[in-house]
Amino acid sequence: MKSKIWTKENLQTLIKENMSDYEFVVDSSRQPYVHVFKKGKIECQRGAGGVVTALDPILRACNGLWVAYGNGDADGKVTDANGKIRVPHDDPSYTLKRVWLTKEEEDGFYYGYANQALWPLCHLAFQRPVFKNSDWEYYCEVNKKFARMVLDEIGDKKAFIWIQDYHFTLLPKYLKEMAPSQLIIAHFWHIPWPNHEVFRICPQKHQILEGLLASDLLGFHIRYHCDNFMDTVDRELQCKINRERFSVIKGDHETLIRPYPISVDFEGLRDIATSPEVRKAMKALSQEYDLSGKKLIIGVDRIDYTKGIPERMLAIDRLLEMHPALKGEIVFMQMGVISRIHIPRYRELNDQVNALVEDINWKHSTADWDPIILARRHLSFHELLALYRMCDICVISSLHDGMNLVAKEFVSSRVNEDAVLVLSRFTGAARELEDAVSINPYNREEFANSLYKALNLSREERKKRMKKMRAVVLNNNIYRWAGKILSELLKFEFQE
Ligand code: GDG
Repeated sequence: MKSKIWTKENLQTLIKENMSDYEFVVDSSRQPYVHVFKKGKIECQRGAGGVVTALDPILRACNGLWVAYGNGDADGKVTDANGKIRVPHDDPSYTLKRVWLTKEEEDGFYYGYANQALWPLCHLAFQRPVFKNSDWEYYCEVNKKFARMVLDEIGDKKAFIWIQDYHFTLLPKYLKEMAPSQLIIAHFWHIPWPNHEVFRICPQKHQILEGLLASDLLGFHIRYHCDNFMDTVDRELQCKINRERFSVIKGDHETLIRPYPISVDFEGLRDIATSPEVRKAMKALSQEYDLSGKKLIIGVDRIDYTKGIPERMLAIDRLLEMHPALKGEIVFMQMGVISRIHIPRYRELNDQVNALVEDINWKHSTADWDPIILARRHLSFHELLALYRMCDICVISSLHDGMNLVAKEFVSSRVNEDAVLVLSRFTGAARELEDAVSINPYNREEFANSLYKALNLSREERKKRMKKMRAVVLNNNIYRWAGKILSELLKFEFQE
């Protein structure tokens, strides 16, 4: 039987019918709206990605509260004395509360413990995590600060709290300690959960597990990560694992563990992909980068060592070694947003990527053709969809990835169905998008052969595969992700 397609509207109805008596709060490190200075004026930018797409309409429907850290250079100029601003500015419907971090807090909490300890710990990319006591202390402090900010806002009202990601493992515990009976808490973990063998090296492992287990509901993208989490808890803590209910009971508190694969707004992306703005951007990009007449292969990522960007370039190099006739026929375009540049490993990666582009282009280029174009800039949303629509192949070669939304955005944008997704087996998305051409990014030979296969699939085969993947994303869209989590959350009852 076909399940119902979740929409923004039925998600909003669910909220209005069930949550009007309660506060609804989202906590995340990234903000839904960022204020920045552009040419001397303040501009408001909407955050990209699935989380903002799904949660913004929910908060609008229930006049909720979003707590995040203010990282835009003009953020402080537009908020009140408590760091608050009503958003979005053209239709103020909910409150964004910005938490201000000192430079030391940002360094220790965000660049330190979150991104140099937990991020490499949870991604199997063979990057050694760095555990510094001082980073951990800032991490605890900032989690506490967020807890205080949330409670200051909600006072003694009952509230549903939805926490996002690895930046806030301790927040559920601090919140429950400060206000035990008035909160129901969900935590969604956006990155992989490693197996116990890996997780056990973490010096703060018990505090992290106990922090998370103060949530009532803990979500991961896929079942495999849920299993890893349950196994880790089983081996590390004194608690009861209930396999039947798929929950962990610690003391007298139960946490449900559930898989919820995040997604994108399929119908929204599909419609915008055919808009005049995107058609205009397609023309402009084709001219700017001289793409006409060539088979276009694209990569779109934050520049991060988990995304397998050097591996992708080396596969292009190998493809051209094996099939020199492709010279002048194909072009690989890597769009890369600079990310976490204050961390040395990210600076190294940037240098490595630059050097690879130089070397591979030097090796294979002809008088009027280079195989790789590296565009280190942030694409506008319309440009992003234009690239998705223009390319013949989109390559995702993550060494490890919780989900990977680029894969789903690409599939949603391909209204003509005539393109191929080459997708790493080590992404969450690979579990759903079985009609992609599957690769192991560590296997250069196989990767190059798969690119060749993708370039040579018949039109009929390309369309058949894309059609199936589009049906999957249409059904498992972002509103379903949020709807399922909220429906589960609503089954909990507040303690009297
Ligand atoms: C984490 C997990 C999980 C990228 N460049 C531009 C741009 N982007 C947008 C993409 C996409 C988003 O950034 C990246 O999302 P991913 O899912 O691929 O990756 P992470 O940032 O690592 O996210 C991941 C996700 O959380 C959600 O749970 O899927 O596994 O690691 O939306 O489109 N957007 C624009 N210009 C760019 O140049 N406009």
